Amino acid sequence: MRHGRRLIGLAAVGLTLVCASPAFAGTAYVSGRTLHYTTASTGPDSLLITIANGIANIGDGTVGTVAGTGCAQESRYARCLNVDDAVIELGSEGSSVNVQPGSTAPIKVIGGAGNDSVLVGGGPVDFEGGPGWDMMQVPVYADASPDSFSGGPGRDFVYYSARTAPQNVSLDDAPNDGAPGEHDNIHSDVAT
Ligand SMILES: [Ca+2]
Ligand SMILES: [Ca+2]
Repeated sequence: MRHGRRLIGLAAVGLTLVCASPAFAGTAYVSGRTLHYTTASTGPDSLLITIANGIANIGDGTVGTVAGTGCAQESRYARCLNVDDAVIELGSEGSSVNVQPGSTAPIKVIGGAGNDSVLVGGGPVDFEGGPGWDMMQVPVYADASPDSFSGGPGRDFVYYSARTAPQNVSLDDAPNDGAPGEHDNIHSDVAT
């Protein structure tokens, strides 16, 4: 009888640990001088990213982010050092990426099956939307770096509507979009 009670007690402890484990959005780590972000298997990600002067701050401020190799945990974000560029993989859920205005490093965003969106704030962003209805939105100002957007399958959209000055948006796979001299490249599989 005593043996049976002990087994029940251990089972209860195990259940508590499973329920308490936090559901992080994904993991950030540095390999070489490239920051990588890989999503967890479930749930959307809502990422803020800044990379400047070799230092990256990345994370989901709601769900939290795991700081992997080369990164340190700062609240719900990861702070990563010796970073020249980044590859962000969003996984199957529709996610959003907000590249902050102070960011300067090249960032490649690989959208998954969901409806993904990227707000371009600074630095050259290369967004591959993949399946789903994906969206890239540019800031009200013309950032000094060329951005690229290919939508992949699904209806995909780019928004320059925040700007009041005339913009060139031609779906000709050439880096001639955005403000004069901005050199964005909105690919032919995107609507405007
Ligand atoms: Ca997508
Ligand atoms: Ca798409």
